[in-house]
Amino acid sequence: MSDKIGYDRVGDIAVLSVRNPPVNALSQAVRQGLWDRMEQAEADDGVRAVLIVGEGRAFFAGADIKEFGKTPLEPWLPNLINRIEGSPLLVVAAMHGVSLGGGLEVALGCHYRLAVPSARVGLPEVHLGLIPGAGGTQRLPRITGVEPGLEVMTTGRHVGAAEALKLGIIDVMRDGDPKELGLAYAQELLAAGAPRRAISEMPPPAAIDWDAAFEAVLAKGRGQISPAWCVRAVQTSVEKPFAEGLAAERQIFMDLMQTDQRKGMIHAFFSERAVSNLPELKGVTPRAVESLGVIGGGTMGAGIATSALLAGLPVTLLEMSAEAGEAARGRIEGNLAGALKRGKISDAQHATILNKALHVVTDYSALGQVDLVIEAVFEEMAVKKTVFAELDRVCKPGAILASNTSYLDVGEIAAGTSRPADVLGLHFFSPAHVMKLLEIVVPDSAAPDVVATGFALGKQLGKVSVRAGVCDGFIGNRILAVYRSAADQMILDGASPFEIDKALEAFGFAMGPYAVADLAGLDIGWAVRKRKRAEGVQISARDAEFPDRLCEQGHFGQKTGKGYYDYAGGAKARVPNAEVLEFIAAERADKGITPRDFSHAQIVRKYMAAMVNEAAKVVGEGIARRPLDVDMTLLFGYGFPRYHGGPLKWADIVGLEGLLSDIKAYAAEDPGVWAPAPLLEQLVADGRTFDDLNKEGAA
Ligand code: T1G
Repeated sequence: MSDKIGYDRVGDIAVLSVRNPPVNALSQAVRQGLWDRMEQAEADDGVRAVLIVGEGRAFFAGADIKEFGKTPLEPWLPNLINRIEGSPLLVVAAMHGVSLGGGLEVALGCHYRLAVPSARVGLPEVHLGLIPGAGGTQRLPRITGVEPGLEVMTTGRHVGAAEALKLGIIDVMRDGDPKELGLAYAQELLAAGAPRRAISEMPPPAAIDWDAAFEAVLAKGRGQISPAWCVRAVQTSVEKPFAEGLAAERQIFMDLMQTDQRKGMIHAFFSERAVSNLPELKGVTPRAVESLGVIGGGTMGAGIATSALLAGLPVTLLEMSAEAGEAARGRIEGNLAGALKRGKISDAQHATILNKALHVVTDYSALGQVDLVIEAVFEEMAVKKTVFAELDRVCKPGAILASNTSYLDVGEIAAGTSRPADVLGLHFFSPAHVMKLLEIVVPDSAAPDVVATGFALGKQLGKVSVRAGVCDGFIGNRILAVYRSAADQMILDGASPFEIDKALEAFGFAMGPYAVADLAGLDIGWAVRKRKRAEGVQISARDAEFPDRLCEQGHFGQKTGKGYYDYAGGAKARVPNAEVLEFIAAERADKGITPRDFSHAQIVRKYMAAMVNEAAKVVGEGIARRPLDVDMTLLFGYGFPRYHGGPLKWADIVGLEGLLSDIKAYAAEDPGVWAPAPLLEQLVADGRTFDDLNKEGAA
């Protein structure tokens, strides 16, 4: 008998307690335990009802994701749930924490459901590239109706207990200990002679226009398919008898289990959790951070301050003058107003933050007692060094000094202080209170507990923190520069920026690279190119000049109304800016280039090959510790489509050998930028994958 499910007899109720920490995943042992305990209860004289309750922090977090991709072991979850529902005993679920995926499906197999007010329920399988596969698409719509049920499934969102009560997903919401509440509720039902209520025996819900719904959900998925297949599965719950609908759901589920999207999304699920767990930080205690300083109240500084304030940290923000200080406070107030509007904070929290937690100062000495300071001033080494010299003078011993630089040498900044071990790079992405990515840039001089503190702060701010070594552009911007340059070269060779955007949007990006450049501001890239040229750095022998022509016209993108696109009709009604094509044609003529056609597949292949090749160099050089670090950087900082898992997971799925031979072919045209990454050549030679490195990196 599995020890995953406890069995207590309380009067005429058998209590089945689930014990599979940390989140009561429905592993094979848990499923077998439930099956056996149901048998035990049915054979236990005098038992009239069964209460299923979770121990620890959840009811069930769903199927055990670690079992995916392996041969499914009996008892299969759909059969177990049918067995629970078919029991002659009254079965009650008492839910607390989360009841997700198979966890909610177990509850829907019970005859009655109670939840505590803080409980959350959901069917988030679409976030794993799947659909509910244990009756969720058949039972949920029978109680909620088709549209509310589909909304829960296709968004995969967590539904609060109060809303779940309204939707009919739970029957009662009561506050207290779930086991005690469950027992009282089951006794109430027995006393009232409540009937066993099998959802599968309820009439199917009303139909909708299935094709329209399927197309609408598919379009919204930008290439991700699982949400749309929820529609087809729910359609069977209306058009077929329950058992046939259940079988149809299972078939769709098993088909999706074989897809690359499922592999990509499960890789993303576990990598998102692994990326901040660095073996070298095991057992290293972070320093306490109860107060934060921010230098510079521009867009980035104000965003960083907002992120900290929203996480409950008091912030002292330093600006050079009272006027600049007021402007910074204004930016932060704007950010907070947005958070208030989105319901992220309450009115009370909003008032406390503005009246108590935020201090805007113009004197460095006000930073004397903060635990950690983040500098977000102008991107110039001399300016950074001046600021760090001041911080070195005023900050208390043990305070951590961090820079938000997006490419400068953090080691050089550290060396300019008397406490290089306390200096770190904390590279936020704009808008810093929204973007989840945080690159933690670690110079050789940084002390392990300083690095550990960076990761602890990242967790406190709700960020996905990635360790990056020091090089120009760290992980993300370094790789960005190369795949953007590859895109520019495709344009010189004949593609158009607008076709490239279409191709990458069809690949799953929310916006193509040229639309993104217009959003971020073309002047930023221009400044980087000018700086690199001044430093003699050349990305490629065939660096394009048309981007400079555009900037010389004062076209910086959305902020000037024109860039690669013309925004006269607004951001959503952007149209190609014809001037761009003139600059491109002129440059091709200058360089004697005869343009050729590029299919969308060729565009995506070359763009991705550039990304993968540079990413392999970044991992090979140890700038990124593991390939999954690169994948999470691109997912959370550069809009890479989650269902591909990240560029290196995508590379493993499409095949490294083919990619390497393409890269070698491209290198014939441009040996500089396309020199194959030694790590990629090694992996192909050894018949290994980036995932093999992830597994080794986890050790
Ligand atoms: N299976 C296996 N491990 C899981 C797991 C799961 N379902 N959920 C979490 N973990 C691990 C996680 O990897 C981490 O491990 C630890 O638990 C804590 O998680 C048939 C097929 C529950 C809201 O999609 O959303 O049911 O890193 O760090 O922030 O229809 O985890 O410590 O080694 O995330 O408090 C559907 C997935 C499955 C829910 C908790 N269920 N999990 O968040 O902690 S598909 C899900 C979550 C399904 C059926 C189908 C979150 C959480 P480690 P954590 P957290």
